[in-house]
Amino acid sequence: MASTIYVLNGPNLNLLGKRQPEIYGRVTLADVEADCRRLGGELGFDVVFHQSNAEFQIIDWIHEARDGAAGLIINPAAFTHTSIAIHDALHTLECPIIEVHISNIHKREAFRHHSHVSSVATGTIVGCGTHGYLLALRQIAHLVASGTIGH
Ligand code: CA2
Repeated sequence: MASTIYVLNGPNLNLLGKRQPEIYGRVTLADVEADCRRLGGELGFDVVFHQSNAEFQIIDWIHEARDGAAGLIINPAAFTHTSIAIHDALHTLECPIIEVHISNIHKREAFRHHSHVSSVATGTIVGCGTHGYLLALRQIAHLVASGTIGH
């Protein structure tokens, strides 16, 4: 279990690649999952990859990751801007957390500028498209290799 990285995705990200390609691109979430599994394997990690439109489900997966995950990557989607419950769940984790946003939330509407997650994340990656997930995997591998655990 120590070599497992969780990749969690919030609401509407199941539509990735199917709507609003001008903002989110044409890569689907299935493509992102395949890329994460391939790179995770190259880096020596198993990848647990999930998406849900339900806040409680994401919280349950965060709780599951408490049981020895090496790291957690999360794109909480719109819950980024609203969910104190996800903030609180992430705060209980001891492993590195990387927050990923496909778009640059700071160039968009004002309501996207604040994240309840950033203050409990080890690092954040925004505006790098779906490549941000792969950057996050490499960063967790780097933190694990350098012995930097958690925040
Ligand atoms: O840029 C990101 O990754 C976001 O987390 C995406 C969220 C948005 O609410 C955040 O502010 C920034 C939206 C996810 C919805 O994804 C869709 C993908 C394709 C088509 C429609 C929605």
